[in-house]
Formats: sequence, structure tokens, C-alpha cells
Amino acid sequence: MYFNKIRHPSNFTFASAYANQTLSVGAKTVQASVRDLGEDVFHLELNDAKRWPLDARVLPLHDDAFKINPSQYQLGISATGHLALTAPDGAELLSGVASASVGVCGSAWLVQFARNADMRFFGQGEKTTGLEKTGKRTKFWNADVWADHAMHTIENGQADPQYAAVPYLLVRHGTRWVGILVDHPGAVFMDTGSNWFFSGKDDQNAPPAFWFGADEGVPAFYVIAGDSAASVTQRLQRLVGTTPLPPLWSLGHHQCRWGYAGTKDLNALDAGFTEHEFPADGLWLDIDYMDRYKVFTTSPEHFGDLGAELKKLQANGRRIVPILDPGVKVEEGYEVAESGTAAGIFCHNPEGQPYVGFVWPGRTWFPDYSLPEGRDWWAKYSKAFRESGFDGAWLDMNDPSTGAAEVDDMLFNRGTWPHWTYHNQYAVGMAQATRDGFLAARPDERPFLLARSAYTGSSRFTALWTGDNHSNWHHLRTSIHCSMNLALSGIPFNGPDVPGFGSHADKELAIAWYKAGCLFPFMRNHANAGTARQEPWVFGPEALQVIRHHVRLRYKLLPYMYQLWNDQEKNGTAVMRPLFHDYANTDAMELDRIDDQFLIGPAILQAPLVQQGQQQRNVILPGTGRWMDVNTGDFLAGGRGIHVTSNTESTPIYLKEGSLVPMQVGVRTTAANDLADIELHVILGAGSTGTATLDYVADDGLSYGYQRGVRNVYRLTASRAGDVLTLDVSALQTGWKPLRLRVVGYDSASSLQLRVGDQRSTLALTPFAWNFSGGSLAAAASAPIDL
Ligand code: NBV
Repeated sequence: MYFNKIRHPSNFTFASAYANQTLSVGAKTVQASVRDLGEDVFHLELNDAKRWPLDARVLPLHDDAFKINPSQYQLGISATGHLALTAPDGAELLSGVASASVGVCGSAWLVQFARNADMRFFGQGEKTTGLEKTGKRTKFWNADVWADHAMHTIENGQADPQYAAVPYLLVRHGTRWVGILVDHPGAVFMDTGSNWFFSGKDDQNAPPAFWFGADEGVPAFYVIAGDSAASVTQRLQRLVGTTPLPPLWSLGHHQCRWGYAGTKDLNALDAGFTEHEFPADGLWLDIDYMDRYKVFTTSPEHFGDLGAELKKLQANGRRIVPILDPGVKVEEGYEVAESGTAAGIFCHNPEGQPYVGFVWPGRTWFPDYSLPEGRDWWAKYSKAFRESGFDGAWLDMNDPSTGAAEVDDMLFNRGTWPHWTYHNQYAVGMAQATRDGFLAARPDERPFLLARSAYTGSSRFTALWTGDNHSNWHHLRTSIHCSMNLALSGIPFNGPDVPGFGSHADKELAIAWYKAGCLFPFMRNHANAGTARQEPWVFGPEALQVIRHHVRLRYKLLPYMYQLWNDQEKNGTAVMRPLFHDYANTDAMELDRIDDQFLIGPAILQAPLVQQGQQQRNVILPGTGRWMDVNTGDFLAGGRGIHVTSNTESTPIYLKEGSLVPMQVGVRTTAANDLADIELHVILGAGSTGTATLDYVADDGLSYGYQRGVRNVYRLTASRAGDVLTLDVSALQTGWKPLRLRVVGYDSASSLQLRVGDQRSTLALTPFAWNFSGGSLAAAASAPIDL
């Protein structure tokens, strides 16, 4: 696979006429159908059994999810073969390049739209190429990054493609937004105006355009139109499938390292986190926990009584998450290899033999997850793995990584599908099968999986980490826009290795990365074998204090984060997102150029310091409302930029006025939590005239009880007059244990008028100060209220 060459429109023949769902392309024809799915979501597909005999899309997307409103926009092909997306006011939002919008070149196909000066591009899944994707040429092909790219390009964040392929483009056109999801599992290419011609010189003859296409396979794509990035992103997520509500523990802090091998390491970590009063849920095991790297085994050297040893750790609140690699060691007598052979579920090579690659155990065979029976086979082992006591699974090397062996020789569907058909989907099949196994073992427990590779729709089954990054400042900055673009592309549950996998992290970087990363959707400390240790306590007492404080903050904010995951499951709303997701650009404020600030849900804005030695920065406060600076308690007018200085202890964080932020009680020193016992922080400053509302959802954070009504939902509405806060509480659902809450006010709030149903009472708010992020924050709290 060439990563640096993509097909060029010059070699394509373009459609010149369209009638009766048939496009004339040169002397030939292809079938073209446009479907309006509702809610301004469209699907366009071309068919020609000779050119594109294979349709390898195995994971159906939710085409039927858009029945609420009829479309206002229109996607159509004119009689001259011109493809256009038209807005309700008649404006062409996407306009095919004149006489050259849909083209073919043998089995390759390409779609080309005119590119206007006011278009900007985002999304593209997992890339390290910056927040904005304008002027880029790229491929979507799951890479085994450290094996496929040169190390210096990886260290500098220049390696493209990465591990996950999500061929999605989010286009801003003035005040409107369009999402284009290429519905194609093969190697999709895109050019968003790179003007790349020869030796980097501009192609002067080319009309300004952007294009996408693929080398072979049925051409198809979705178009989603709307007035905001948020509404397009929500519909994309509903289309590809929303992320199921994760178990609460998976949102905590995780500790990993290549080298943690068994009970001895796990016990030492458990003791370390306990000793340092540092909350941590997940303790992870890398490849050494296996018996000679054989998947679904454990090493007798590193475990005694596995079940009992795991239970002891679990009793202390730890969850154990080992790695699973798909490659199965070729070895006589190894039960997994023999049963896979007997079931005939290993991928073939072109000679009809099991395909052999090279992973940790040496020669390996690869389960063919494209086969339902291949997935069932893997699910059976995953079930046993879960039953042995492990809590989650970490799915690595699923790009798939085959060492020195050419991946193209790995065929799917009993040798009948060429490699390109399923390469990008391989990780999805593995995740789907593992999840099935976990659910078979514990039908009433939400599984947690973390995968390295992914494709469209994978967030239905697994979270994603962004693979082998480096402990350097560049990767810290990159992690912000990479995670945001993943969320915009339908993979919201993601995060990087903190404070970097390869290279050695030093104290300054570790502190900065923990502060910047403490609210990312997924948070795991992980390091490469041979690098300097990077457990949170190795950087000295000052670093430990700051790092621990921000991890405790993450735990304190878990009830808030949990609301965001409920919203994700229900509505597809992104969790971590760029400012332009929630706020429109203005001429004075180009929010879509801000790549080092982010929102965690609607209420939290973070603007971390991500340059070495940096002590001050500009911060954009978007929107027309005010933001509370958590380090001073000041309510600051939005719609402007401010200059802030910071220090080692703190990171700039702002809470949006008009928010209700549920938090755990007090300072969190362990991973224990209870969503029915919270503080409700009312972010309304003096002089506020608005209201703050939240439908607070609470359940056990682990089971599927919430789907059977075993949960509570309270509608909370707060307002402020002078120094008096008012809070209305009404129960929308009461299927779980009743809520206990303490109301916390700011900016001299001194009393609370509480209305619960018909009952009214007045409570005093007692002043106290707490440390949100390094500074002392003046607040006032009520006594506990039992609902
Ligand atoms: O299993 C070892 C590593 C793992 O620690 C890392 O997180 C994965 O991305 N794994 C890759 C294989 C080795 C890569 C050099």
C-alpha cells in the first residue's frame, strides 16, 4: 500500500448525463441511486456488477434512524450528471465540479466537488495532521504505525495514516455544515485542496476542488447537512451507532505499562495507588502475562491461583484489563490453534492455506472475523477469558499487524475476499466478537474494551486509544485535536497514552500532560518497555501532588461525565469537542482555528498550557454568556479573548454560567463512587438572570438495570435572585435509590430556596473554599438534602 500516492482526477472519465437512475460515463453506464433518509441525511450509491463485483460492507449502518423530520435539503443528480446538495434557500452547498463530478478509472471511482474559499474541513477520524484538514491529501487505511512508518516521522507526528480509518469529512461552508461519510471499507483517499502536482508545485490547471474515492469496491457515501457542527455530528453518530453507556469504572484512571506481567506487578500497583491515596480503577497487563505470548493463556510464572488473586484486587476496587492480540501462535498441541484449525476460521493465503504472519509468539494465524463463525469462535474464548475473572480487554495489533509478512496475502471469507475488503474492518470484527463473548459471560454487565484500530461504527463495541505516541510536547498538543476530530467522526470514547508511550517522559511533561488530559474521555498512563518509569509517583512529591490533584478532580467530576455518556448513548452528542461544535464562528472570532482548547460537554472549557516552559496564554471564551474561572471564582464575559497566567499547580478551566455540574462529594482519594450521593454545583454568578437546568441521571454505573428502569432521573432547575439560589427538583423516574445532594453556590450565594414537588424550604449556604485546579475557590454549600 502506497501511503503517499493517491489517484488523480486527470485519469478519470466523468459522468456526462443522468436519466432513469443511470449515469452515462464515456461510452458506458453505471447505476446511481440517491436515497433521502430523512433529517437531511442522504445516501448515494453507484452500481455496476462488472466494475464493482464485491460489496464488502459487513456492518450495517442505521439508515432507518432518521424518521423524525423530513429533509429540508436536497441531494440530487441533474440530467447532465451534475451532483449537488441544495439548501432550503436554494443555495448549492455542495456543487459537483462542472462536467467532472462523478468519475471512474477502471475499478477506481472518485467524486469531486467545487471548493470555495470559505470552506474549511475537519474530521477524518484518527489523524495527527492538525485540527483543520483543509489542503490535505490522505488515505484511510489502518496502519501498524511503528511498523509502517519511519520512526522520525512518528516522533514528529507526521505519520499518516494512523491505526484507525474513518473516511469522514466535516465541511464548514460559511455558516452551514456538511458531513460526508464515505461508505466504503477499502482504502479511501481524499484530497481537500492540497493542489499537489509535482514536487509540491501547484497544479495551475485544476479548478479548486476537493475529492474522495477508492481504488475498487462499490462507490457509496452519505451526506449529512445542517446549521451546526453539533447537529451534523449527532446525526453521524446515530447513523454509525452511538456509544453504549460505558461502565463507570472505565471513565476513571488507568495504569498500564509494557512489562506489567502478573499478580506481583498488580499488587505493587494496587499498594502504590492506595499508599498515595490516588484513585485508580484500571490496572492493565501487557503481553508478558500470557504463556509465551499465546492468546487466551496466562503465564504460570506470573500467576498462582488466578481467580483468587484477581478477586483480592477487585475487592480493593481494582479492575484488571489484559491485552488480547488476534495472532494465534502456530503450535501443535495449543488448544486455541487446534480448535481454530478444526473450525476452519483462520484467514487464508492465496494458496488456500492458513495465512501466516509474525507477531510476539512467532508464526501466527489470524482469525477471520469476517465470518460469523469466526466471530463466534473468538467470542467463545472471550467468554471464558471474562469468566476467568478479567474485567475488560485491550485489543491490540488488530490493524492487523503481521510483522514482516505482506498483509495483502491475508484473504477473508474463506479465501474469496481480497485483503482490501476487510483490512479496515478487521478491528471492528474483533471488537464485536470480544464484546459478544463478554456479554455471554455476564449478560447484565456493560463490557469495557479498548482497541487500537477502528473503522466506522466501531464505537458501538469498543473505546479507542490513539496508539503508540511519544512522550514529547508535540504529541501532547496533537492529542487534543486528534481526540476532537475522532469525536467529530463518530468515535467519541477515545484518548492518548498519558504522558506518552515511546521516549522518556520528564517531570514537566508529565505534569502538563496529566493536567491537559485529566478530563479526556479515556485516560490511561501507558509506557513502552525500556522507557523510564512513569507511574504517577516517580516524578517526585511536587509532581505527584499536582498529578494526583487533577486525577482526583476527574473522579470528582465523574457524575458530570456520566451525564455526557448518557447523552451520547441517547442522542449521539460528542463528549470532548472543539469550540466550534457548540458555538458559531464570528468574523471576529474564528473558533474553528482554535486547536488547543476544548469543551468537555457543554459546561467545561479547558485551555491547557501545552508548550514547554509556558506560563501564560490567550484563552478564547466563546458565546455571549459568562464563564466562571475555576482558579479565581470570577465570572468573565464571553465573546472575547483573555490573557491568563498559570502555574505548576493549576490549569485554566472555565465553567459555563447557566450550568449545573454534578460532582462526587469532597476530595476523592479512592476510586469509590456513588451517583446517588452528589454535590450539585450551581454555576450562576451575582446578577445572573438566567436559569440552569439538568436532567440528572443516576444508576449503579455497571449493569443494564438502567434499561429496565432501575435508575433515577431528576429534573433540576436553578435560578438566582440577589444572593439567593432557587432550586426546583422534580423526579422524572425513580427506579433506583433516592438521591442525596448538597447544593454548592458561587459568587456570594448565601441561601437556597428549595422546591421539591409541593414542598418548599429555605436552607443556608455555608461558605467554604475548595481547590478545583490549584487555586482556592470560594463557594458555599447547603447541608445534605435527601430526596
Ligand atoms: O504489547 C506491546 C505493545 C503495547 O504496549 C502498545 O500499547 C501497543 O500499541 N504493542 C503495541 C506491541 C508493540 C509495538 C511496538
